Amino acid sequence: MKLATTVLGALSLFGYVHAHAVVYGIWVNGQDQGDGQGKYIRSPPSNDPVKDLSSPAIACNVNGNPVSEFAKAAAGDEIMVEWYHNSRGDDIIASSHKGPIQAFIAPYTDGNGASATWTKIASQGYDSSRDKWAVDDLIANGGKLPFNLPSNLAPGKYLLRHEIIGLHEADATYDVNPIRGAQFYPSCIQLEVTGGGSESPGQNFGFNQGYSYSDPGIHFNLYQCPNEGPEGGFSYGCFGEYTAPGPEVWGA
Ligand SMILES: [Cu+2]
Repeated sequence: MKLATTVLGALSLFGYVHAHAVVYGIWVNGQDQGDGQGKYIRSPPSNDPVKDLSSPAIACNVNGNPVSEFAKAAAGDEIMVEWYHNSRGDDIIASSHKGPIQAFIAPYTDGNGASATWTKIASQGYDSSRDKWAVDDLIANGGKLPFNLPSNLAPGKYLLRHEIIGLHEADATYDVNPIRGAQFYPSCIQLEVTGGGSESPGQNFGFNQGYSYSDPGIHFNLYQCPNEGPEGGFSYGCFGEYTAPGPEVWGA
């Protein structure tokens, strides 16, 4: 009995060590806004990825219900969403989970965020001049990468959706092979925006409709350059053409 318990404990520990990621909170103009989990973040119960593009969880993860608080920022402010792996300040996410990091915004809703109300405000993919994916930079920067809210964003309540996409199994697609496929880590933050902006984001993008398994930003081979032969193998420096999924970044 004792042995069985120990083995089960070891197995569940092993499972938990799987190298996913989750959001702790946000920083505004370099200021830590504190632990937002379950407060101003619609935090999922685990750091597991979402892979099913037909699930509403692709928008705000598996627990996209409203929470009671709002983080506050002004139009144009610098935002950093702080990610971690199992505990704050750890190794953030496995270095194998290379891929883009994007930010979207939508008018606040009590719903789960699955409607087509989103606008892309930031996107970082692959930088061929440095051989670095956004995830590489996220790890190097302790889980935080800066982007700015649009400077003319109208004040009001919003959902801010930050997303890591792990491409390490994206040479397969989830609809064909559900144990593999691109790994999406979406996290929705309730944000109250102040300032004198006047533009309302209007791309009306929806993830269930707009993300597809045939998108070359989602079905992507991280291990073989497009112009190399079938034996191409693992090699960086050839992903300059990578385009993250979704619309262009909105400028306001
Ligand atoms: Cu993972």
